[in-house]
Amino acid sequence: MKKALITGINGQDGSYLAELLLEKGYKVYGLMRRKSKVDFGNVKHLKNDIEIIYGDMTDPISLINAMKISQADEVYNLAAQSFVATSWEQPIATAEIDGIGVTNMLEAIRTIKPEARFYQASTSEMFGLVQEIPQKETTPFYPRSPYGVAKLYGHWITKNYRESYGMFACSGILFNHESERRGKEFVTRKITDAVARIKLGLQDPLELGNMDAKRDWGHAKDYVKAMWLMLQQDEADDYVVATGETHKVREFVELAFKHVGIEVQWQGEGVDEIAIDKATGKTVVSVNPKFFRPAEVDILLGSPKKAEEKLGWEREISFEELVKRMILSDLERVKEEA
Ligand code: NAP
Ligand code: G4F
Repeated sequence: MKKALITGINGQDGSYLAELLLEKGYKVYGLMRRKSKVDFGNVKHLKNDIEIIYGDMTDPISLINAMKISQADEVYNLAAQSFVATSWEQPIATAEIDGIGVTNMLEAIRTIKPEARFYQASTSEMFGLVQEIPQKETTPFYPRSPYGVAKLYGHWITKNYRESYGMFACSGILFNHESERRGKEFVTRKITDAVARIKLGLQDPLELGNMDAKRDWGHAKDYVKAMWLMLQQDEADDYVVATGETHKVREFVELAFKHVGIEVQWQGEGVDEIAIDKATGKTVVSVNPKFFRPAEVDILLGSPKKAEEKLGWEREISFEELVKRMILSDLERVKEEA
Protein backbone atom coordinates (compact mmCIF):
# COMPACT_ATOMS: atom_id res chain seq x y z
CA MET A 1 0.00 0.00 0.00
CA LYS A 2 1.46 3.37 -1.04
CA LYS A 3 1.59 6.07 1.62
CA ALA A 4 0.97 9.76 0.93
CA LEU A 5 1.35 12.84 3.11
CA ILE A 6 -0.77 15.87 2.16
CA THR A 7 -0.03 19.21 3.80
CA GLY A 8 -3.08 21.50 3.85
CA ILE A 9 -5.34 18.46 3.69
CA ASN A 10 -8.36 20.36 5.08
CA GLY A 11 -8.18 23.00 2.32
CA GLN A 12 -9.99 22.87 -1.01
CA ASP A 13 -7.38 20.91 -3.00
CA GLY A 14 -6.28 18.78 -0.04
CA SER A 15 -9.79 17.37 0.31
CA TYR A 16 -10.16 16.46 -3.38
CA LEU A 17 -6.66 14.97 -3.49
CA ALA A 18 -7.32 12.90 -0.35
CA GLU A 19 -10.48 11.49 -1.99
CA LEU A 20 -8.55 10.66 -5.16
CA LEU A 21 -5.70 8.91 -3.31
CA LEU A 22 -8.08 6.95 -1.08
CA GLU A 23 -9.90 5.75 -4.21
CA LYS A 24 -6.52 4.60 -5.55
CA GLY A 25 -5.87 2.59 -2.39
CA TYR A 26 -3.30 4.87 -0.70
CA LYS A 27 -2.89 5.20 3.04
CA VAL A 28 -3.41 8.96 3.46
CA TYR A 29 -1.80 11.12 6.15
CA GLY A 30 -2.72 14.79 6.41
CA LEU A 31 -0.83 17.63 8.04
CA MET A 32 -3.12 20.09 9.84
CA ARG A 33 -2.54 23.10 12.09
CA ARG A 34 -3.88 23.03 15.60
CA LYS A 35 -6.88 25.36 15.97
CA SER A 36 -8.54 26.66 19.12
CA LYS A 37 -11.65 24.69 18.09
CA VAL A 38 -11.36 21.27 16.49
CA ASP A 39 -12.30 21.72 12.82
CA PHE A 40 -11.58 19.32 9.98
CA GLY A 41 -12.67 21.81 7.30
CA ASN A 42 -13.20 20.13 3.94
CA VAL A 43 -12.23 16.64 5.16
CA LYS A 44 -14.90 16.19 7.85
CA HIS A 45 -16.40 13.38 5.76
CA LEU A 46 -13.00 11.59 5.55
CA LYS A 47 -12.12 11.80 9.25
CA ASN A 48 -12.18 8.04 9.72
CA ASP A 49 -10.31 7.23 6.51
CA ILE A 50 -7.26 9.47 6.93
CA GLU A 51 -4.66 9.95 9.65
CA ILE A 52 -4.20 13.51 10.83
CA ILE A 53 -0.77 14.66 12.01
CA TYR A 54 -0.63 18.04 13.71
CA GLY A 55 2.12 20.36 12.47
CA ASP A 56 2.90 23.68 10.86
CA MET A 57 4.88 24.59 7.75
CA THR A 58 6.90 27.09 9.79
CA ASP A 59 7.93 24.45 12.35
CA PRO A 60 10.61 22.16 10.83
CA ILE A 61 10.49 19.72 13.76
CA SER A 62 6.80 19.08 13.16
CA LEU A 63 7.51 18.29 9.49
CA ILE A 64 10.30 15.89 10.39
CA ASN A 65 7.88 14.27 12.78
CA ALA A 66 5.22 14.03 10.03
CA MET A 67 7.73 12.26 7.76
CA LYS A 68 8.79 9.90 10.58
CA ILE A 69 5.20 8.94 11.36
CA SER A 70 3.96 8.63 7.77
CA GLN A 71 7.07 7.28 6.02
CA ALA A 72 5.33 8.75 2.97
CA ASP A 73 6.25 7.60 -0.53
CA GLU A 74 4.63 10.74 -1.94
CA VAL A 75 4.40 14.17 -0.32
CA TYR A 76 1.97 16.77 -1.68
CA ASN A 77 2.76 20.23 -0.31
CA LEU A 78 -0.53 22.10 -0.60
CA ALA A 79 -0.36 24.10 2.64
CA ALA A 80 -0.16 27.85 2.13
CA GLN A 81 -1.48 31.25 3.07
CA SER A 82 -3.31 31.11 -0.26
CA PHE A 83 -5.30 34.37 -0.37
CA VAL A 84 -3.45 36.94 -2.48
CA ALA A 85 -5.13 40.00 -0.87
CA THR A 86 -4.04 38.91 2.62
CA SER A 87 -0.43 38.65 1.48
CA TRP A 88 -0.13 42.47 1.57
CA GLU A 89 -1.47 42.49 5.13
CA GLN A 90 0.71 39.56 6.28
CA PRO A 91 3.75 39.56 3.99
CA ILE A 92 6.13 37.98 6.50
CA ALA A 93 3.80 35.14 7.51
CA THR A 94 3.09 34.54 3.82
CA ALA A 95 6.83 34.33 3.07
CA GLU A 96 7.47 32.02 6.01
CA ILE A 97 4.63 29.61 5.17
CA ASP A 98 4.63 29.73 1.35
CA GLY A 99 8.37 30.24 0.85
CA ILE A 100 10.56 28.98 3.71
CA GLY A 101 7.91 26.36 4.55
CA VAL A 102 8.77 24.60 1.29
CA THR A 103 12.43 24.33 2.29
CA ASN A 104 11.35 23.04 5.69
CA MET A 105 9.34 20.28 3.98
CA LEU A 106 12.11 19.41 1.50
CA GLU A 107 14.65 19.18 4.33
CA ALA A 108 12.35 16.92 6.35
CA ILE A 109 12.06 14.61 3.32
CA ARG A 110 15.83 14.70 2.72
CA THR A 111 16.47 13.81 6.37
CA ILE A 112 13.91 11.04 6.80
CA LYS A 113 13.14 9.57 3.38
CA PRO A 114 15.06 11.21 0.50
CA GLU A 115 13.59 8.85 -2.10
CA ALA A 116 10.04 10.12 -1.40
CA ARG A 117 8.45 11.96 -4.33
CA PHE A 118 7.50 15.61 -3.77
CA TYR A 119 4.80 17.81 -5.30
CA GLN A 120 4.94 21.59 -4.81
CA ALA A 121 1.81 23.70 -5.30
CA SER A 122 3.21 26.46 -7.51
CA THR A 123 0.89 29.01 -9.05
CA SER A 124 0.08 31.11 -12.11
CA GLU A 125 0.38 34.14 -9.75
CA MET A 126 4.14 33.79 -10.39
CA PHE A 127 3.49 35.07 -13.96
CA GLY A 128 1.84 38.21 -12.51
CA LEU A 129 2.53 40.98 -15.01
CA VAL A 130 2.44 38.49 -17.82
CA GLN A 131 5.33 38.47 -20.26
CA GLU A 132 3.48 36.44 -22.90
CA ILE A 133 0.02 35.08 -23.63
CA PRO A 134 -0.69 32.22 -23.15
CA GLN A 135 1.66 31.47 -20.24
CA LYS A 136 3.62 28.22 -20.41
CA GLU A 137 6.44 26.49 -18.51
CA THR A 138 9.07 28.66 -20.24
CA THR A 139 7.33 32.04 -19.75
CA PRO A 140 9.43 34.40 -17.58
CA PHE A 141 8.00 35.10 -14.13
CA TYR A 142 6.98 38.56 -12.83
CA PRO A 143 5.08 38.14 -9.53
CA ARG A 144 2.85 41.04 -8.45
CA SER A 145 2.08 40.27 -4.81
CA PRO A 146 3.95 39.12 -1.68
CA TYR A 147 2.11 35.82 -2.24
CA GLY A 148 3.47 35.50 -5.80
CA VAL A 149 6.99 36.36 -4.63
CA ALA A 150 6.88 33.79 -1.80
CA LYS A 151 5.53 31.12 -4.14
CA LEU A 152 8.31 31.87 -6.63
CA TYR A 153 10.86 31.10 -3.91
CA GLY A 154 9.04 27.80 -3.23
CA HIS A 155 9.08 27.03 -6.94
CA TRP A 156 12.80 27.63 -7.35
CA ILE A 157 13.84 25.84 -4.16
CA THR A 158 11.93 22.78 -5.40
CA LYS A 159 13.83 22.88 -8.69
CA ASN A 160 17.06 23.50 -6.79
CA TYR A 161 16.63 20.42 -4.54
CA ARG A 162 15.84 18.36 -7.63
CA GLU A 163 19.07 19.52 -9.28
CA SER A 164 21.25 19.61 -6.13
CA TYR A 165 20.25 16.33 -4.51
CA GLY A 166 18.58 14.38 -7.32
CA MET A 167 15.29 14.42 -5.43
CA PHE A 168 12.09 13.56 -7.28
CA ALA A 169 10.60 17.04 -6.81
CA CYS A 170 7.98 18.52 -9.15
CA SER A 171 6.10 21.79 -9.32
CA GLY A 172 2.62 22.12 -10.74
CA ILE A 173 2.07 25.67 -11.97
CA LEU A 174 -1.66 25.61 -11.47
CA PHE A 175 -3.99 28.30 -12.76
CA ASN A 176 -7.07 29.28 -10.74
CA HIS A 177 -9.23 26.33 -9.81
CA GLU A 178 -12.42 26.59 -7.86
CA SER A 179 -15.19 24.37 -6.53
CA GLU A 180 -18.12 24.05 -4.19
CA ARG A 181 -15.46 23.81 -1.42
CA ARG A 182 -13.67 27.07 -2.31
CA GLY A 183 -13.13 29.56 0.53
CA LYS A 184 -15.73 32.35 0.49
CA GLU A 185 -13.10 35.10 0.32
CA PHE A 186 -12.12 34.11 -3.24
CA VAL A 187 -14.07 35.93 -5.94
CA THR A 188 -15.86 32.93 -7.50
CA ARG A 189 -17.29 31.60 -4.24
CA LYS A 190 -17.99 35.12 -2.97
CA ILE A 191 -20.12 35.57 -6.10
CA THR A 192 -21.99 32.24 -5.96
CA ASP A 193 -22.69 32.58 -2.23
CA ALA A 194 -24.00 36.13 -2.71
CA VAL A 195 -26.06 35.27 -5.80
CA ALA A 196 -27.75 32.45 -3.87
CA ARG A 197 -28.55 34.85 -1.00
CA ILE A 198 -29.80 37.60 -3.33
CA LYS A 199 -32.04 35.07 -5.13
CA LEU A 200 -33.53 34.05 -1.78
CA GLY A 201 -33.94 37.67 -0.65
CA LEU A 202 -31.33 37.34 2.10
CA GLN A 203 -28.64 39.80 0.98
CA ASP A 204 -28.16 43.36 -0.26
CA PRO A 205 -26.10 43.97 -3.42
CA LEU A 206 -22.85 42.10 -3.87
CA GLU A 207 -19.79 44.38 -3.57
CA LEU A 208 -16.79 43.57 -5.74
CA GLY A 209 -13.46 45.10 -6.77
CA ASN A 210 -11.87 44.86 -10.21
CA MET A 211 -14.34 43.14 -12.50
CA ASP A 212 -12.10 43.49 -15.56
CA ALA A 213 -9.53 40.99 -14.22
CA LYS A 214 -9.35 37.87 -16.39
CA ARG A 215 -8.71 34.42 -15.01
CA ASP A 216 -8.26 30.91 -16.42
CA TRP A 217 -10.71 29.04 -14.16
CA GLY A 218 -11.00 25.25 -13.87
CA HIS A 219 -12.47 22.83 -11.32
CA ALA A 220 -10.23 21.61 -8.45
CA LYS A 221 -11.36 18.00 -8.94
CA ASP A 222 -9.72 17.95 -12.38
CA TYR A 223 -6.56 19.68 -11.13
CA VAL A 224 -5.70 17.23 -8.33
CA LYS A 225 -5.53 14.47 -10.96
CA ALA A 226 -2.66 16.37 -12.60
CA MET A 227 -0.81 16.55 -9.25
CA TRP A 228 -0.98 12.77 -8.89
CA LEU A 229 0.03 12.17 -12.51
CA MET A 230 3.17 14.31 -12.07
CA LEU A 231 4.43 11.99 -9.33
CA GLN A 232 3.81 8.84 -11.41
CA GLN A 233 6.23 9.80 -14.24
CA ASP A 234 9.71 8.36 -14.81
CA GLU A 235 11.29 11.79 -14.31
CA ALA A 236 10.45 14.78 -12.15
CA ASP A 237 9.46 17.92 -14.06
CA ASP A 238 7.33 21.08 -13.84
CA TYR A 239 3.98 21.49 -15.59
CA VAL A 240 1.42 24.22 -16.25
CA VAL A 241 -2.12 23.07 -15.49
CA ALA A 242 -4.80 25.30 -17.00
CA THR A 243 -7.88 25.25 -19.26
CA GLY A 244 -6.60 27.47 -22.09
CA GLU A 245 -9.64 29.80 -21.68
CA THR A 246 -9.87 33.10 -19.87
CA HIS A 247 -12.93 34.96 -18.55
CA LYS A 248 -13.53 38.32 -16.88
CA VAL A 249 -14.88 38.44 -13.32
CA ARG A 250 -17.90 40.22 -14.86
CA GLU A 251 -18.66 37.16 -17.03
CA PHE A 252 -18.61 34.93 -13.94
CA VAL A 253 -21.11 37.29 -12.28
CA GLU A 254 -23.45 37.24 -15.31
CA LEU A 255 -23.39 33.46 -15.58
CA ALA A 256 -24.00 32.90 -11.87
CA PHE A 257 -27.08 35.19 -11.94
CA LYS A 258 -28.28 33.51 -15.15
CA HIS A 259 -28.31 30.13 -13.38
CA VAL A 260 -30.81 31.46 -10.82
CA GLY A 261 -32.97 33.06 -13.52
CA ILE A 262 -31.77 36.66 -13.10
CA GLU A 263 -30.62 38.60 -16.15
CA VAL A 264 -28.30 41.45 -15.22
CA GLN A 265 -27.72 44.73 -17.02
CA TRP A 266 -24.55 46.76 -16.47
CA GLN A 267 -24.67 50.53 -15.99
CA GLY A 268 -22.00 53.16 -15.29
CA GLU A 269 -18.22 52.82 -15.34
CA GLY A 270 -15.26 52.31 -13.01
CA VAL A 271 -16.15 52.63 -9.33
CA ASP A 272 -19.66 53.78 -10.33
CA GLU A 273 -20.42 50.59 -12.23
CA ILE A 274 -23.46 48.63 -11.08
CA ALA A 275 -25.47 45.66 -12.29
CA ILE A 276 -29.24 45.76 -12.07
CA ASP A 277 -31.75 42.94 -12.21
CA LYS A 278 -33.36 43.59 -15.62
CA ALA A 279 -36.75 42.36 -14.43
CA THR A 280 -37.02 44.41 -11.21
CA GLY A 281 -34.56 47.29 -11.78
CA LYS A 282 -32.97 46.53 -8.39
CA THR A 283 -29.19 46.93 -7.98
CA VAL A 284 -27.59 43.52 -7.45
CA VAL A 285 -23.87 44.34 -7.84
CA SER A 286 -21.84 47.44 -7.03
CA VAL A 287 -18.13 48.29 -6.83
CA ASN A 288 -16.32 48.90 -3.57
CA PRO A 289 -12.77 50.27 -4.04
CA LYS A 290 -11.66 48.48 -0.85
CA PHE A 291 -11.57 45.25 -2.87
CA PHE A 292 -9.00 46.61 -5.36
CA ARG A 293 -5.43 45.39 -4.80
CA PRO A 294 -2.25 47.47 -4.53
CA ALA A 295 -1.01 45.67 -7.69
CA GLU A 296 -3.25 43.61 -9.95
CA VAL A 297 -2.70 40.59 -12.19
CA ASP A 298 -4.81 41.67 -15.17
CA ILE A 299 -4.89 38.50 -17.19
CA LEU A 300 -4.03 34.85 -16.70
CA LEU A 301 -4.34 32.38 -19.53
CA GLY A 302 -2.37 29.15 -19.44
CA SER A 303 -1.38 26.60 -22.04
CA PRO A 304 -1.95 23.03 -20.76
CA LYS A 305 -0.19 21.55 -23.83
CA LYS A 306 2.73 19.93 -21.97
CA ALA A 307 0.47 18.43 -19.26
CA GLU A 308 -1.87 17.09 -21.94
CA GLU A 309 0.89 15.60 -24.06
CA LYS A 310 3.22 14.24 -21.37
CA LEU A 311 0.84 13.43 -18.53
CA GLY A 312 -2.21 12.59 -20.64
CA TRP A 313 -4.10 15.06 -18.42
CA GLU A 314 -7.40 16.47 -19.61
CA ARG A 315 -9.88 18.73 -17.88
CA GLU A 316 -13.39 17.37 -17.77
CA ILE A 317 -15.37 20.18 -16.17
CA SER A 318 -16.03 23.22 -18.37
CA PHE A 319 -16.23 26.84 -17.17
CA GLU A 320 -20.04 26.81 -17.56
CA GLU A 321 -20.32 23.54 -15.61
CA LEU A 322 -18.03 24.91 -12.86
CA VAL A 323 -20.24 27.98 -12.34
CA LYS A 324 -23.37 25.81 -12.41
CA ARG A 325 -22.04 23.36 -9.80
CA MET A 326 -20.96 26.18 -7.48
CA ILE A 327 -24.22 28.11 -7.67
CA LEU A 328 -26.43 25.01 -7.28
CA SER A 329 -24.44 23.90 -4.24
CA ASP A 330 -24.66 27.36 -2.63
CA LEU A 331 -28.39 27.66 -3.37
CA GLU A 332 -29.03 24.36 -1.63
CA ARG A 333 -26.84 25.22 1.36
CA VAL A 334 -28.27 28.74 1.81
CA LYS A 335 -31.84 27.33 1.62
CA GLU A 336 -31.00 24.78 4.31
CA GLU A 337 -29.39 27.43 6.53
CA ALA A 338 -32.35 29.77 6.07
P1 NAP B 1 -6.73 26.56 0.73
O1 NAP B 1 -8.11 26.02 0.57
O2 NAP B 1 -6.55 27.94 1.26
O3 NAP B 1 -5.91 25.53 1.65
C1 NAP B 1 -4.68 25.88 2.21
C2 NAP B 1 -4.35 24.91 3.31
O4 NAP B 1 -3.09 25.26 3.88
C3 NAP B 1 -5.36 24.89 4.46
O5 NAP B 1 -5.59 23.57 4.83
C4 NAP B 1 -4.63 25.64 5.57
O6 NAP B 1 -5.00 25.25 6.87
C5 NAP B 1 -3.20 25.18 5.30
N1 NAP B 1 -2.20 26.02 5.94
C6 NAP B 1 -2.09 27.38 5.90
N2 NAP B 1 -1.04 27.79 6.62
C7 NAP B 1 -0.46 26.68 7.17
C8 NAP B 1 0.64 26.45 8.01
N3 NAP B 1 1.39 27.45 8.48
N4 NAP B 1 0.94 25.18 8.35
C9 NAP B 1 0.18 24.14 7.91
N5 NAP B 1 -0.88 24.30 7.13
C10 NAP B 1 -1.21 25.55 6.74
O7 NAP B 1 -5.95 26.51 -0.67
P2 NAP B 1 -6.22 25.61 -1.97
O8 NAP B 1 -7.05 26.40 -2.92
O9 NAP B 1 -6.63 24.26 -1.57
O10 NAP B 1 -4.76 25.58 -2.60
C11 NAP B 1 -3.84 24.53 -2.28
C12 NAP B 1 -2.44 25.01 -2.65
O11 NAP B 1 -2.37 25.29 -4.04
C13 NAP B 1 -1.97 26.26 -1.94
O12 NAP B 1 -0.59 26.13 -1.73
C14 NAP B 1 -2.23 27.37 -2.95
O13 NAP B 1 -1.37 28.45 -2.72
C15 NAP B 1 -1.92 26.64 -4.24
N6 NAP B 1 -2.63 27.10 -5.44
C16 NAP B 1 -3.97 27.21 -5.44
C17 NAP B 1 -4.62 27.58 -6.60
C18 NAP B 1 -6.12 27.72 -6.65
O14 NAP B 1 -6.62 28.37 -7.58
N7 NAP B 1 -6.86 27.12 -5.73
C19 NAP B 1 -3.88 27.83 -7.78
C20 NAP B 1 -2.50 27.67 -7.73
C21 NAP B 1 -1.87 27.28 -6.56
P3 NAP B 1 -5.97 26.14 7.80
O15 NAP B 1 -7.34 25.60 7.54
O16 NAP B 1 -5.46 25.88 9.16
O17 NAP B 1 -5.83 27.57 7.38
O1 G4F C 1 -10.44 34.86 -6.47
P1 G4F C 1 -9.23 35.68 -6.25
O2 G4F C 1 -9.02 36.21 -4.89
O3 G4F C 1 -8.01 34.79 -6.75
P2 G4F C 1 -6.51 35.15 -7.22
O4 G4F C 1 -6.05 36.42 -6.64
O5 G4F C 1 -6.47 35.02 -8.70
O6 G4F C 1 -5.69 33.96 -6.54
C1 G4F C 1 -6.12 32.60 -6.60
O7 G4F C 1 -5.56 31.99 -7.74
C2 G4F C 1 -4.11 31.88 -7.73
C3 G4F C 1 -3.72 31.20 -9.05
O8 G4F C 1 -3.63 32.17 -10.05
C4 G4F C 1 -3.70 31.05 -6.53
F1 G4F C 1 -2.35 30.88 -6.52
C5 G4F C 1 -4.16 31.75 -5.26
O9 G4F C 1 -3.82 30.93 -4.14
C6 G4F C 1 -5.68 31.90 -5.31
O10 G4F C 1 -6.25 30.62 -5.27
O11 G4F C 1 -9.24 36.93 -7.26
C7 G4F C 1 -9.41 36.77 -8.64
C8 G4F C 1 -9.57 38.14 -9.30
C9 G4F C 1 -8.51 39.15 -8.88
O12 G4F C 1 -8.07 39.84 -10.03
C10 G4F C 1 -9.24 40.12 -7.98
O13 G4F C 1 -8.74 41.46 -7.97
O14 G4F C 1 -10.83 38.70 -8.90
C11 G4F C 1 -10.64 40.07 -8.60
N1 G4F C 1 -11.70 40.51 -7.69
C12 G4F C 1 -12.61 41.47 -7.97
N2 G4F C 1 -13.41 41.66 -6.91
C13 G4F C 1 -11.90 40.07 -6.45
C14 G4F C 1 -13.00 40.80 -5.95
N3 G4F C 1 -11.29 39.13 -5.72
C15 G4F C 1 -11.77 38.87 -4.47
N4 G4F C 1 -11.19 37.90 -3.74
N5 G4F C 1 -12.82 39.58 -3.94
C16 G4F C 1 -13.47 40.56 -4.64
O15 G4F C 1 -14.41 41.19 -4.15
